[in-house]
Amino acid sequence: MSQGHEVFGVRRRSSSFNTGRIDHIYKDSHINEKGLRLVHGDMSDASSLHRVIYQIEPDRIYNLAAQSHVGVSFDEPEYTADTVALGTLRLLEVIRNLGGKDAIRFYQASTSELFGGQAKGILAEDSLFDPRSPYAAAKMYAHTVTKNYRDAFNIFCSTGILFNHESPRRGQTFVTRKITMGIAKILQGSDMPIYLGNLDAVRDWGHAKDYVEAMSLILESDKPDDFVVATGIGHTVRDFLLLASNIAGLKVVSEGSGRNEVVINKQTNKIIAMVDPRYFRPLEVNQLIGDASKIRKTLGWVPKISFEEMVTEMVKHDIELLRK
Ligand code: G4F
Repeated sequence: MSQGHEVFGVRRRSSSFNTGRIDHIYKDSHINEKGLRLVHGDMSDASSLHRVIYQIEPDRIYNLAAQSHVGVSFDEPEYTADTVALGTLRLLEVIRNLGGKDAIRFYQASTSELFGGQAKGILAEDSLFDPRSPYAAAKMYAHTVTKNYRDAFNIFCSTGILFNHESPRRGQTFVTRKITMGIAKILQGSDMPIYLGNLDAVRDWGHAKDYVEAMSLILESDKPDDFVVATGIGHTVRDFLLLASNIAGLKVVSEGSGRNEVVINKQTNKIIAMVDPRYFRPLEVNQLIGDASKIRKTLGWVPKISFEEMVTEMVKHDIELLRK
């Protein structure tokens, strides 16, 4: 929108309001201004996708839709496959049926989860894929079929293999926001520890703002291609937790190990975080760190916001949110 585009978002029917994270940019269709508009559609309903695309006639489609929680995908594998894998195919079929290779440019949100279990060292576009969850397996299908449609039907389809990207708008069931909200609640007087799963998991966390810029560069590039988007720096979940606690002014130490590890606030001697095996995944991806050399060299993308700046923004945002 800041680039002058008219933006439409597709939303699922829900009996309760669920647009809290975009309300500040949402424009009611009665208001005749450029801004975000929302239309009803569903990745599991091809007819709705067909109707939306025929009515709007977009130049660009960013497919960010998904059941995107890796842990939940073990509990809802069929729904995950339907929305993530078949949903992508449904969108590509509409574009194919519209014909014309330049008609619509399509961006597919691929993921570092594709690298999965074999992930060793720093991962680039040609590293081995080894998906380790129903979510990652569905994303693998979506990634592959996007490339198929590019090659078979000459459609401008690109993928961004994005490593974890966070911001204050992150959903609260993902580990970063769960931690920053948990700390904000403790500062408000809550005695409830933050229950977490694998504290040793390493992720390459970047800021969502930087990654959205990468997505736009990928789609405006001269030719369709696949790009890893990452910072190249890994941190454990424990690192995130300890840094966020320090930023919030808590003096914390980690004690114990494995399932018995706890993080204690030395000022109050209370446990602020502990391991709950319920949050362990049936299969874990221990480490994901990306090599973004290709997008840096080809499209000039570099992340501008550091890990520390991102964690600070998230912590301050959630403290302020609860203070209000
Ligand atoms: O925050 P997470 O749930 O993100 P995850 O699984 O890496 O997936 C996110 O990033 C992917 C790559 O961009 C996306 F494709 C995907 O859609 C999603 O946005 O978990 C991060 C790590 C995992 O290793 C997890 O096991 O944190 C570990 N973890 C430890 N305790 C936890 C918890 N994760 C969650 N959600 N909740 C916990 O209590």
